[in-house]
Amino acid sequence: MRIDVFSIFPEYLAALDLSLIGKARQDGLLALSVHNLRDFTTDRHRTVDDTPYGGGAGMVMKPEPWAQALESVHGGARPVLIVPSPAGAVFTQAMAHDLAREEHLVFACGRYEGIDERVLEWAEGSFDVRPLSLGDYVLNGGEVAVLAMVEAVARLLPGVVGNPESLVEESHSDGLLEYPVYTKPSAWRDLAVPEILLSGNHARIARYRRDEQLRRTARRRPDLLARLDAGSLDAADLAV
Ligand code: 6GU
Repeated sequence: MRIDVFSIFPEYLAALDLSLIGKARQDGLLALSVHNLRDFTTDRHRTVDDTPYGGGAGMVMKPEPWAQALESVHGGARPVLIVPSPAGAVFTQAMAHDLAREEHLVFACGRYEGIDERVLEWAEGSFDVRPLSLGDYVLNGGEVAVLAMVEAVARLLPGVVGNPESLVEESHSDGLLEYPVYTKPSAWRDLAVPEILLSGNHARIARYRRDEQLRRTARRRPDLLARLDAGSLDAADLAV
């Protein structure tokens, strides 16, 4: 997979050199480039913003540098252009799976009050444009969202996570939150590991974990339970 990120703070994306994502890049599983949007300006001051038409607080990102920037990475096919924004659709694990199947992702990090809307309109001509949000709160710019989205997508690429089994039993893989986990020692500060996990009875352990997923999801994220399709619950689930 190829990923291009545009930002006026490319240093913000330095964390993508580390850990699993850094390793995936070294191993050639991911070709990731971070570009400075100011390199696509033509004036002496490398201006990327201006005052908003119609008035109001803050500044808006100018269209010309964005067009130069996006044209510089456009290859033959129709890349996905992700525009992080609190005004986007909420990014989900299902979207991460869909994006992991793409050939080329481009991320356009806005700052200030956002990017001139015409950039998105113009980009529709040659990109599959997706304004995406991390959730219902406001960040100062798209960079932190790109760190989150790139990590969520890249870890799903074949070979990035050593044991692919670990991608199956995690939160959101089946629409539920993950079950609680424990390790040694079995007794710690008067707190014991649930007896059943020491039993060696794999069928009962699987049932216990499924019940814990359902209980935890009902308590912490009732919205997820409500969205679960009826066919994904068995008779034992309905008894929890
Ligand atoms: Cl993607 N961008 C900004 N600026 N704020 C956010 C966000 C994105 N997601 C949640 N808040």
